[in-house]
Amino acid sequence: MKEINDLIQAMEELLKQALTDINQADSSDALKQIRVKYTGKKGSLNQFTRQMGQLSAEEKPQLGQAISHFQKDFNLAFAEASEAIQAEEMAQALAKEALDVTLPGKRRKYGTRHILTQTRQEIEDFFLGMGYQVIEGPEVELDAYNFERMNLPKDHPARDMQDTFYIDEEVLLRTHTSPVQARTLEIHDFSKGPLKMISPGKVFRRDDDDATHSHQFQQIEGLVVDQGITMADLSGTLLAFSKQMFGEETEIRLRPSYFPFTEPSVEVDVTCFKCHGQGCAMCKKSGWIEILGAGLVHPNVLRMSGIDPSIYSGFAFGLGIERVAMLRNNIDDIRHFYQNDIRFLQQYKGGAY
Ligand code: FA5
Repeated sequence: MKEINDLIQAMEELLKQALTDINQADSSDALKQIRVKYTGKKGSLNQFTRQMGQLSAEEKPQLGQAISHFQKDFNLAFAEASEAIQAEEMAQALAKEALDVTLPGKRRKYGTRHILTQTRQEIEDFFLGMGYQVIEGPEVELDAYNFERMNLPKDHPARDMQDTFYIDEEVLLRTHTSPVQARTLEIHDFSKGPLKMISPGKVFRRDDDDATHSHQFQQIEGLVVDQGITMADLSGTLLAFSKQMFGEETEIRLRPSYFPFTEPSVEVDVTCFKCHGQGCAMCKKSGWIEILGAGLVHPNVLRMSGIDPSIYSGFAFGLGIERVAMLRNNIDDIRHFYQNDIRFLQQYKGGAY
């Protein structure tokens, strides 16, 4: 009889210990481990159950009762603790995920369009508004279009002014956007109306890089061909363009110049928008700033594209986008455009996406 009493005594001790452990558990995981420790297959309770076979017929029910008493108290305490711990864990998780709407939001960093892109798009917008098409041409170009069809046959001395990077004898990186003139002229159907186009894009020259020159830069070509186009059309167009880009009070002046693909040819100056023509450091005291080259399309250029110069005439112009962007934004070195220094680029936020 002593043995069964000892067993029951030991079980009571075990229950006390189990209830203490349950009360001290601080997480669902800890509780799970307690259940394994006491009621699992290899748990403490099983050590008692296994002794059942060795007990007498009177002793067996006594141990059975003690075991079910243990299980009842254990399960009750376990369920209570489990509920409390789960509630606590849920509260903690919710607190962690809670959204504090009074906190300041995280600022998103937005990029901006590059200042050259902004400038190009502004120029495009102006000409689109005047009914021009925007047409792009290839950067890797044939010598035939870049030079010959622009009235610069092989060995023409003016080719020296635009030396470039050659892929082979006949293929090169274009030195200007002018070859798009020839490419467009040869496919335009004049029975459907005049040709009015601009062509923006990258061009390449074997120039040494300095504050105002780069071996790669961007131009915009302009070309209008119809019957009866004159210098007056060119002049009026460029005046409207200059007022748009540099201010309503801007005037322009045409100076005689030379390009093989235009005749007559001119350099176009605008009144200095800093001193309004008075003379300052920006315009080197002249009151004028050169912005582009232009002229009436040379009859040879029209002829080589299959257009009769006795019926059609046109004007063309070409400007450097970097130059316009530098003038308008007071940028003193062309190399700033290409160095991707965020401190420089962020000063021109006008073009946020
Ligand atoms: C031309 O390229 C002619 N195709 C322009 C033209 C078109 C004239 C149609 C008449 C009719 P020019 O070599 O001057 O011309 O270049 C035009 C502009 O490109 C210059 O005014 C300048 O702003 C820019 N430019 C020329 N070389 C460089 C360079 N190395 N770096 C940056 N910009 C340049």
